[in-house]
Amino acid sequence: MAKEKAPKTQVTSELTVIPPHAVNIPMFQLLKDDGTVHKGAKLPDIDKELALKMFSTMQFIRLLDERMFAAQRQGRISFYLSSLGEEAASIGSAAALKFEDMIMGQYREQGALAYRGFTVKQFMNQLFSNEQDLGKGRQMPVHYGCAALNFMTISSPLGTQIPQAAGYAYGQKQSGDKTCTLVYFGEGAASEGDFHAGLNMAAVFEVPAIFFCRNNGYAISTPASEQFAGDGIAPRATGYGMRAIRVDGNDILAVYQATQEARRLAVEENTPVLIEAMSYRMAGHSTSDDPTGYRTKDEEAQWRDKEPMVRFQKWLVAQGWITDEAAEQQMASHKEAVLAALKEAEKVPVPHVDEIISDVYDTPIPILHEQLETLKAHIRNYPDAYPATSERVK
Ligand SMILES: Cc1ncc(C[n+]2csc(CCOP(=O)(O)OP(=O)(O)O)c2C)c(N)n1
Ligand SMILES: [Mg+2]
Repeated sequence: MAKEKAPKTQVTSELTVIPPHAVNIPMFQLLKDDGTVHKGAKLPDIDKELALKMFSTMQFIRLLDERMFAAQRQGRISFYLSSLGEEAASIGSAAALKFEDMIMGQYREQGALAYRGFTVKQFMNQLFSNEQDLGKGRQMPVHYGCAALNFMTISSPLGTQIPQAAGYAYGQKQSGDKTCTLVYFGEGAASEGDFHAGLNMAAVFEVPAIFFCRNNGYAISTPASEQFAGDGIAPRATGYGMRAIRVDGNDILAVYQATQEARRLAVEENTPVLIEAMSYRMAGHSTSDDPTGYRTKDEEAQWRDKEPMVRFQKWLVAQGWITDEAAEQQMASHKEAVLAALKEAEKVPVPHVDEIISDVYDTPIPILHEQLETLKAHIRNYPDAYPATSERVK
């Protein structure tokens, strides 16, 4: 397909004011809320093995989120972010990629990382910041990263990853290796300047990037209705000269198909695509948040009926690919694995304090050495306050 150039400006003597909602994008959905398929809908080519892998990953993430939220409440980890209700968005999209494609996350896409093969042990090591954590305990819990799985380390400042993805995808285009970058962000992060810079650059340089917006209705306590006046995020693509898809983020089959098509466009035609996945953050923003202060139980209940995992399970059962009993048993075995890994990771020592400056620079600069010595002297002075580290800084 030839590249679509921006149309030439037409001249008119008639004053035209474009209405604010000139672009109104429908939401692509295959599975209805009750798990049945829309009449005449063409389903993606998903075999039993792939479907069950997607479902098992959803179950695993649901359990991981539930247990680790509880572990934070018990004081065992310092912080956690749940993706409850949004599992289909991250897992369905990750499943549509090739392993060589780069994923850049915001922080609520543990499903994509698990789908890529991040083990329960690796999740736990990061969450407990122990010495086996790939990031050596330097990041807050949930800020995962894994070079071996092509999953870029997560940054807390919102929007950071969006221009990075445009740049990374430009590199992929230059290398000619037929891979793409998929970058996740929330609808709240789409209010950052980095969103504009990243999407504009990607459109101008025609890079193989998929901008995957999880519109889950909230940025902490701010509802989407108070974040922007337009029809969500997808129509913004038009302003950049970029393709857009709006998809039901709670329908894993639709997310899979939408991302597959976006990937095809990105890689075969070097054209970025913006996907807006409509969903709902069923949990609080993080363990530091209490949503009862800003939304009603009624609102939450309405979304429970649109829940992605039960919907997918109904479809799988109708296909004859799983039974409700087998699904329950699988959930129980995920629970066992999560609890065992949690207990194990908790016992692993924290990284040695020297690791705080190792491999930050190739050769640590003098001021870092000085600061490390000051820190060690402080720990030696107050060993009781640092029981996990003091033994090893004698
Ligand atoms: C630059 C910046 N500003 C503010 C914050 C604080 N903050 C963390 S998460 C968040 C809300 C983000 O909402 P959204 O992008 O919709 O993602 P969601 O949490 O809904 O998945 C805010 C304001 C931050 N991390 N970085
Ligand atoms: Mg949000």
